[in-house]
Amino acid sequence: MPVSTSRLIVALAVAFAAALMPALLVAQEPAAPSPPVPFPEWLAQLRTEALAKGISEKTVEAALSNVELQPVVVERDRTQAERTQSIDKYLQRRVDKKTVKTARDMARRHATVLGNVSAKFGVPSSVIVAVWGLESNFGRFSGVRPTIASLVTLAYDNRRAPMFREELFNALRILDRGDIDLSQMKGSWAGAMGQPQFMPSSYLKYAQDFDRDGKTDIWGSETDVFASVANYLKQNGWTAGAGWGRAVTLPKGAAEKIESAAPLRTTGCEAVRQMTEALTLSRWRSLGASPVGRLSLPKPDHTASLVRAGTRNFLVFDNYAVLLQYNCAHAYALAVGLLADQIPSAPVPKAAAPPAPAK
Ligand SMILES: [Ca+2]
Repeated sequence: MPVSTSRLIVALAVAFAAALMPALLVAQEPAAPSPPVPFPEWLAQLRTEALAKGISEKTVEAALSNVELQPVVVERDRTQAERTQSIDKYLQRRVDKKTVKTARDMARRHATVLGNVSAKFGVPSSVIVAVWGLESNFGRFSGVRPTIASLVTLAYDNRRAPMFREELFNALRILDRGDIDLSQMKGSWAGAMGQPQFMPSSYLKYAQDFDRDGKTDIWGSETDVFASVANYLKQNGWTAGAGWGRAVTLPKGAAEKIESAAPLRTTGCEAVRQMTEALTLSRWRSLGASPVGRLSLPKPDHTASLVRAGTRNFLVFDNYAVLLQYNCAHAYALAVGLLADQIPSAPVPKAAAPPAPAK
C-alpha cells in the first residue's frame, strides 16, 4: 500500500541518516512538534468558544469539565491506513453467507417499519438494511467510545483538528437538544455515532424522529435509525427505483479503448476520482461490457461509470455516488450494493405510498 510503504521508506531513511550522523548532531535534532497549547488551557478556550456559540452552560459543564484525552483514539487514527485490506477480501468478508442471512432475517423482522420508511423516502428497504448492516452489524456494534472524549482528543491532537472541533460543537448541540444523555452518546473512536454511524453534523442534518417519541434516537430506536439512513440517502440525491449498479465482465484488451472513451473523473473524493466518466449503457455494450449473472442492464440510454475493484468490474449508476457520499470508499459502497441485491425489499404499503402522478 503506497501510504505505509512511503512511511516505511521515510522511517528507514531517517534511521539510516541518523546512524551516519555524529552523536552531537543527532542530539540536537528537534523533537517531534507537540501541540502548542497545554491541554487544560486549550480546553478552557474551547469551553469559552462553546458558550459563545450558544451552547448551554449546563451542557458545557457536564460534557467538558472532566473530559480526558483518549490515547487510544490518537493511536487508532494514526494507524488506520495500515489496517486496510484488499477490496476482494473485504467484500468476501463483509458480504458472506452469514451476513446475508442476518440481513434477510432483519428485513423480515422489521418489514412493516421498513415499508413505511421506504414509502416516505423512496429508498428501498434492502439498501437501508445493507447500510445498517455495514455500519453497525445491524445495530449490534455501534461503538463504545464516548463521543465527546473522542472528538476532544481528535480536535486537540490531529491534522484535521478544525473539522473535529466543529464536530465537537455539533455534538454539544445534540446534547443541548436533550436527544441523548451524555453517558449514552457513544460511537466509534473517530466520532461516528450510533447505529448509522453519523458524525454529529450528519445527525443534525439528516437524523429523524420517525417513531415520534420526541427524541431523535439513532442509538436505540431502529425506527429512527432506518428513517435517518433513508433520509441521508434521499437528501444526497438517491433516485427512487434506479438501482445502484451491476457487476460486468470486460473483454481482454478493452482497457485502452475504455481509457480513451471514458477517462477517470478529475473531481470529487478519492473513490470518485477512481471512477470513469459516465457513458450510456449502449456505449458500454459497444465497448464489450456484459452483465454478470441473470440481472440485465437497465435501458440503453441509462448512463453508468466503470469501477474497477480488485479482480472485478462494475458499471455503476448515479445512486452509487450517493452511497459514496455516505462513506467514500468503493469497498464500502460495493458491499452495500452487493448485500442489498441479496435482500428482498419489504413491500411499500399502498396507503403510505406517494400518490400516482395525475394523467
Ligand atoms: Ca424517536
